[in-house]
Amino acid sequence: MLLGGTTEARALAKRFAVAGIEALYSYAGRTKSPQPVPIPTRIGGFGGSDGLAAYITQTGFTHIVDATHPFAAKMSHNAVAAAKATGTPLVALVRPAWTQGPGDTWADVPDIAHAVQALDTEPQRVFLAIGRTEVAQFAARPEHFYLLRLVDPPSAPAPLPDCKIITDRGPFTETADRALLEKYRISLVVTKNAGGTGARAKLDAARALGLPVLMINRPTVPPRHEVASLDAVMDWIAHNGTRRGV
Ligand code: 3Y8
Ligand code: NAP
Repeated sequence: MLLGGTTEARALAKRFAVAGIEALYSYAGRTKSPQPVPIPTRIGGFGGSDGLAAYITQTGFTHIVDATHPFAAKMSHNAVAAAKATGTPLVALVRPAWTQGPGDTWADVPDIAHAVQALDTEPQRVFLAIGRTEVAQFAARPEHFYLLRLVDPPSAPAPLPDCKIITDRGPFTETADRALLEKYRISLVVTKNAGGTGARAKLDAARALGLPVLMINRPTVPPRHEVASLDAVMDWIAHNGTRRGV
């Protein structure tokens, strides 16, 4: 069972297909048309950790690979609980957090609420590149202009009086993100510390333009076996025996 939704999960699906490992790719169903992957796919929640445990038992999957986004903390909590309840080996593929480099001007905050508090400043032009779910919390700071980037067109008016919404799905490029920051005269980039390559273009663009970044740190997830590479996942599966697959 591959809990997906990230660039690395997609790459892992390709590795499973090439290796002939029987695996099922799981999407939550958060977007209207999730991109296909080269292995069988399911879409939708399981019904909490009990639902996932029942699903694993019914399907007989022998391994759980959690390759979800670091901010998908609830899914990761549920995966650890379901793995424990069913005695199923679990590994998490975790992308190292981004770290500040030369030329970066980052301010770290622990969570979204602190990011909202940190915007208690003179009106700015903010690239709020955190998707859709948490945007409403920034209605507490209506004085800023916000550029929002969503995967799907919004189904309701944005809760921010002064904002521009663009729809696009990553992975993104530095050139395109730099043009975006310049076009909208952005003065601050707000982002989650997703790690990986698919979302970091805006950081490289911000660095090139000398723009500050408000970096939201990751939520906590329970202790579990974690690896940082596709090879390490493949090795883990090989050394944890497999009856039917992932
Ligand atoms: C549904 C699957 C792949 C995976 C690609 C990665 C890269 C491109 C960059 C910005 C930041 C953001 C957001 C982002 C990126 C990858 C990866 C990644 C950030 C898709 C996808 C699903 C989702 C869910 C979506 C969230 C949203 C977050 C947009 C598909 C495209 C902001 C995270 O409208 C919504 O409800 C969107 C929800 C969770 C965060 C949020 O709270 O709004 N991802 N993103 C997955 C599912 O249903 O299980 O539609 O094809 C996947 C990807 N998005 O297959 O190549 O690996 O991280 N995703 C963030 O990092 O802050 C965009 O704009 O700069
Ligand atoms: P979340 O808040 O941790 O999970 C909420 C609920 O969504 C889970 O309890 C589960 O429902 C369901 N769910 C989450 N991921 C799932 C998956 N891969 N397959 C089946 N059900 C899933 O998760 P999220 O932050 O909304 O993320 C949803 C998806 O988007 C994940 O695939 C994640 O990798 C991807 N994603 C998220 C972000 C982000 O910023 N959060 C960024 C990029 C990609 P039940 O309790 O009913 O089982």
